Amino acid sequence: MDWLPGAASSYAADLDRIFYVILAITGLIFVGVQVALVYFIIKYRGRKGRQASYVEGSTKAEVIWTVIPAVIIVGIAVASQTVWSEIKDPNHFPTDALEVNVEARQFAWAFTYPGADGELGTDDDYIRYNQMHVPVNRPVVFNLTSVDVVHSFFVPAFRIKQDAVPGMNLRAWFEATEVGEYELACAELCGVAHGLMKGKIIVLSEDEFQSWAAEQS
Ligand SMILES: [Cu+2]
Repeated sequence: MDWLPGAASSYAADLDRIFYVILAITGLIFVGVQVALVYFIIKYRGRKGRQASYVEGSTKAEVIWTVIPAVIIVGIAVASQTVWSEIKDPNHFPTDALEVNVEARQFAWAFTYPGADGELGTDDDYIRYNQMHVPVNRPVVFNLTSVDVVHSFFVPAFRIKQDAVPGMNLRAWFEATEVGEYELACAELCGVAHGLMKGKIIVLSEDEFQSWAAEQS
């Protein structure tokens, strides 16, 4: 059973595993609650001659239903900490990455590449719109910003979603593991053409990427 879009990044499998574990825990609790609800509805239904009783509360029950969820939530947080910091903590970003600037605006994506010298902010940088070419099996770190409103960089196949906020430079990364074309969608309602704010991530083999990059410069 696979409900999620095909995974194509280095950390996708770890994230999916966490997703399914959380789904199993919350799913079991959901089913248990519904079964109990139906049971009590039937057991304590109104019947002739039965008196209602007044319940003031139970400290014991309140402690139990507070402590158990708290323990579960803390457990989930601890168990997912390693994956979280691998993906979100800038101190853990890969160092040998291709670095690209990503600028979101109503309603397009602009990708600035470092050019032949491998450094951003120099004369040979070049910009491409709505199509982001990246090499396979190489980490890509991107510096994300927005020129107008809040947008969100979302590539379902890579399991990456990062808000783009005007005035802020938010960094994120991914490593594509399969050659192909993947949908990039804006995941933050950003105006009338939000639904059209789509891009493509084109993952090329290292050789293809090198020759693509050479053509752009
Ligand atoms: Cu947008």
